Amino acid sequence: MESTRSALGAGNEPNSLSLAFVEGLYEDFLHDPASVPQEWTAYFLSLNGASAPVAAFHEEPLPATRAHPPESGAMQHHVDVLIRNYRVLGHKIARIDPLNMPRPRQPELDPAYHGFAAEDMELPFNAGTLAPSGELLPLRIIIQRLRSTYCRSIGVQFMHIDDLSIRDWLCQRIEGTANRFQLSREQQLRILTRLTDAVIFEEFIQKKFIGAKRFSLEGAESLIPLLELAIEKAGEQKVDEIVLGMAHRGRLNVLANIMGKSPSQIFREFEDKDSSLIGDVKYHLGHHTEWVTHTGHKVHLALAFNPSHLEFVNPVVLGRTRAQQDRINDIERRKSMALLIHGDAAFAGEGIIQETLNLSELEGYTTGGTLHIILNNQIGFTTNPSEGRSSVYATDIAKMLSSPIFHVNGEDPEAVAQTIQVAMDYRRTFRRDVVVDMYCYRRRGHNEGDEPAFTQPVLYRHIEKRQPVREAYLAHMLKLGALTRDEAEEIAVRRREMLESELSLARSTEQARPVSTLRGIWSNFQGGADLEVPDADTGVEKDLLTTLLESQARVPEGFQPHPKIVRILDQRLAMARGEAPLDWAAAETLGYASLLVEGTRIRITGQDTERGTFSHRHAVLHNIEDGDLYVPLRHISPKQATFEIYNSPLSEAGVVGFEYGYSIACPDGLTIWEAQFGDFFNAAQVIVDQFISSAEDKWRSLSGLVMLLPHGYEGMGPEHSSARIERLFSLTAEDNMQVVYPTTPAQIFHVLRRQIVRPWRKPLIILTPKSLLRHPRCVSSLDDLATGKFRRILPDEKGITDAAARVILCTGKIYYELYEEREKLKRDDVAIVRVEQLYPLQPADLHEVLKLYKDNTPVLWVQEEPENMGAWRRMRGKFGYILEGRLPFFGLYRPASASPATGSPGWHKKEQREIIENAFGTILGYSE
Ligand SMILES: Cc1ncc(C[n+]2csc(CCOP(=O)(O)OP(=O)(O)O)c2C)c(N)n1
Repeated sequence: MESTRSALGAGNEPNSLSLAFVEGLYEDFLHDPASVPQEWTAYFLSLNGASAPVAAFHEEPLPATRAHPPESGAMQHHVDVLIRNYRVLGHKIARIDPLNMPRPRQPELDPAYHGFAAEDMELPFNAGTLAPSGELLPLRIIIQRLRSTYCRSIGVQFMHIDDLSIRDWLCQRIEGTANRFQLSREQQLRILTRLTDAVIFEEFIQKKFIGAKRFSLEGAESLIPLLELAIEKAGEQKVDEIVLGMAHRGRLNVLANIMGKSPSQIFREFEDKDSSLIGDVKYHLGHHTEWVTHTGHKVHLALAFNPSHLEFVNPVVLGRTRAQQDRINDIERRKSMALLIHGDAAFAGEGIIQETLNLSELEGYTTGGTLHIILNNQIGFTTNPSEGRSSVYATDIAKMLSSPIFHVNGEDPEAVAQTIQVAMDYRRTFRRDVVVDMYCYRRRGHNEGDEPAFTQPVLYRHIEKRQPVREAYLAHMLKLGALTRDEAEEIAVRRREMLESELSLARSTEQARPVSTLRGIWSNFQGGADLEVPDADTGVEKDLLTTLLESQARVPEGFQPHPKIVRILDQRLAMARGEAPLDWAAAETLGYASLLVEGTRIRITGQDTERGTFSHRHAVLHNIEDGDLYVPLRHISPKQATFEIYNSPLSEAGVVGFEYGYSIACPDGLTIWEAQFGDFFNAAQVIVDQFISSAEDKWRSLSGLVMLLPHGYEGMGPEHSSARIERLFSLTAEDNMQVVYPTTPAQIFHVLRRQIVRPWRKPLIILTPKSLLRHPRCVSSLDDLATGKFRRILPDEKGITDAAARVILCTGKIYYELYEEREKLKRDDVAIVRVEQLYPLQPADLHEVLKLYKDNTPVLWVQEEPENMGAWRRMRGKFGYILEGRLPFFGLYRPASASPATGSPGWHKKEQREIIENAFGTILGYSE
C-alpha cells in the first residue's frame, strides 16, 4: 500500500511527527473514544494500557536523575532556561488545533531535559512575571503556569522580536493575565449568540439555495465573535473606522452578521434577480455600515470589494486606511484601522503578503498597525499544508515584523476572545501589526459543490465527527449553568425567523434599490462616459506661475544643496523669470504647485521618485553638509495643501495596490504612482487588471489614480524601453481609464491639472519621457501654461495643411526625431500630427485635424514599437485602412517581435533610423 500523504499524517512510518499525532489522538481517545477515527479506536483498544503513548509532557514523576545539587545557584538558572524555552517553544505543543494534526515533541520543555528530578518539583524558585507579586513558586506550580499560559488553546510566538521592551510587555501581559482571564456571563452569552448567528446563516442558505456556492464559514464560525470582539475593543480604543479586507471564505456570513448587509439583499443575489448587481459575484461585494459599540462609540466599518485574486486586496485596504488618516490629519494614526482576514494557504503562498507586510513600518505607508486574522482551516482548495509551504506555520512570513503571532484554537471561543484582547492592546500600544492565526477546519469542500473526500478522505472522516463549535460551547455553558437549553434554542429560533422574513421580503420585491457608491466624499465626482464631462481650462495666471516656480528654486538660509543641484535651481529661477523656456521638470512641478495652492493634497510615490529615476524631479533636496532634507513643494504658500512624496520600497504590486487604495479614499487629492521604467508595471498587473481597469465596471467604484510610466525606445534594452501600450489597450473599454503620451511640458502640466479640475475620476496612465526630459526642443513657455488645456491631439506644429502630400500620425517621443528629419530633409510636404491622448480617443477629435488635409492624402502611423506592440494594431482596428472615410492609413514600425526591444544600442539605432527614413520614403503600394 502506498503511504497516505493525507492532512492527517505524514505516512505510516513511526517518525516523531506521527508519534506526536498518535499521542494527540490518544489523548482524545482517552477523553472521548468516539472522537477518533474507527481504525484508531481499534488500535488504542489493542494497547490495553500496556504501552500507552508517551505524553508530550510528563505529568507523572520524573526519573530521579539529579543533575544539579539543590544548593547550586545553577538550579535557578535552569529554571530560567526552562521558562525561556516555554516562551520560545510552548506554542509548538499548545493545543491550538481542533483537528489535532501531528506535531513534533519538544524535549526542551521537559524538566528532565534540564536535569530536574521528581523531588525538585516542590523546591521554590523565582518565577519572574509568572508570579506577579514576586513570590517564589514551587517548580511544579511554575511548570503548571507555563503550560497553562503557553500550551493550552493559545500558542504565542514572540521571541523572534528583537526589541526587548516589546518582549517584556508581552511577557507581562501574557504571563500576568493568562490564568486570570474571565468572561462575564453576558460576554459568554454574546459569544454564543454570535456563534448561533453564524451557524444559522449557513444552515439557512444551505437549505434554501441547495447547491449554491457560498464558501461557507462552517468549521470557522468563531470568526464572527472574533470580529465582534475586535470591533468592540477598537471602539474602546477610540478607533472611528475599520477598513476590512477578506476573500471569499465566510464573506457572506461576515456581510450579514458583521457588516450589516441585509440578508434579503444577499438572498436576492442568490436568486440572481437583480440587474443592478451583475458586475461581480456576490461573495466579492463590498459593504459599509455604522457599528455602535456597547459603550455607544460609533465605528464605521468598510469591507473592501475583493477580486478572486487572493490577498491582492491587502495593500488596497492599507492605502485606503492611510488616506482616511491623512484626510483628518490623524498623525498618530489611531482613528482608522485596517483589519485583514487571510486564508492560510494564501497567506503562506502569495508574494503580495510579503510586499504588504513590508509596508507596515515605512513612514510613507504605515497605518499604525494592521490586525491580521488568519482563517486557518488547514487546507487550500484541495492542497494540504505539507504541499503548500516550507514553513512550520502559515504565518511564518510575518516573523519579519516585530509583531507577535498568536495561534489560537478556534474551537475555544473564550481563548479567541482572550487573544483578541491582547492582540488589540498590543496594536494600540506599539502601533504595529499583529497576527491572530485562528486554527479551525473547513466542514465542507472548497465550495458547496465540491466533494472533499475525493482528495482528503481521512481528514474529512475526522471532520465529519467533529461537533460544531456552537454545540461544544453551548455544552460548556450548560455545564456552567449559564443558560438553559430552551434559552439557547430560543436564540436560534429567533434568528431563523428573522432570516425567513428576510427571504420573503427578497422574494416579494422585484428589484433592490440601486445602491449609489458615490456618496459622502464621492458625492461631487462622477465616472461614466468621457463625452459627458467637458474638458476644463487648466491654465494658471502667469504671475502665479512665476511665484510658484521661484519658490521652488529657493532653499532656506544655510541649506547647501549639491553644486549641480544649485545649477538646476538657478535654471528654474531663470525659467520662472521667463529668461529660459520651461523644461519638463519645471512644468510638472508647476502642475503640482498650482494644485497645492488651490487646496489639492498630493501624494507621489515610486522607486527613487523623490529624485526621479532620470534625475529630473529633485523634489527632495539634500543638504550636502549634514544630510538634512528640504522639500520645496512644502514651502510654496502658508495656505497650501499637503504635499507628500516618498521613495517606495522595491515592489510594484504592493505599492500600486496601496496607491490605488489611497486614491479611492481621496477623490479630491492627486495620488500618483511612478514606475521606475514603464516595463515594470507588469509586476503590478493584477492590481491593474483586477482593480484599476475594472473596478468601475465590477463595483461602480471610481479612482483617479495617476500612473507615470516611463516609455520610449532609446537603446536601453528589452526591459527599459516599453510601458507596453498594447497591453494597456487590451484593457481599455467603456472609457474605463485614460492613456496619454504627452510630448511637451505644457501638456504634462495641463493633463495633471485636468485630472483634478474635472470632476471625472478615472485612472490616468501617463507615458512619460526619459531623453525628452532634457531635449532642447521639448520645452514650453509660461504662456503655454497660463492658458488653454490639455490637447488630445496636437496638429502640425508648422501649420502644414494644404501642402501636405502625406500626414504622419504618431505619439510620444518619436515625434521629435520625425520633426528633426523633416527639418533636415526640408520636407514641408509632410505634416506631423501627434496623438497625445490614446484613450479615450474620439473619432471626432481625429476628424477635426484630418479634415485639414486633402481627401486622399495618405496617413502613416509611425511608431518605435514592433508591429505587435505600441498603438498601431489598436489604431488600425479602430479606424481600418481608411481613416475618416477618405484618407488611406498605413503603418510603420519595427517588425513584429517577441521581445519589446533589442539589447544592442547599435542595432537599436539602425532600426530607429530605418523607421525615420521610411517615414519620409516611398509608401509601398501607394503612389502619391
Ligand atoms: C491568486 C489566486 N490564485 C489562485 C486562486 C484559486 N483559489 C481560490 S481559493 C483557493 C484556496 C485558498 O486557500 P486558503 O487561502 O487556505 O483559503 P480557504 O479557501 O481555505 O479559506 C485557491 C487556490 C485564487 N483565487 N487567487
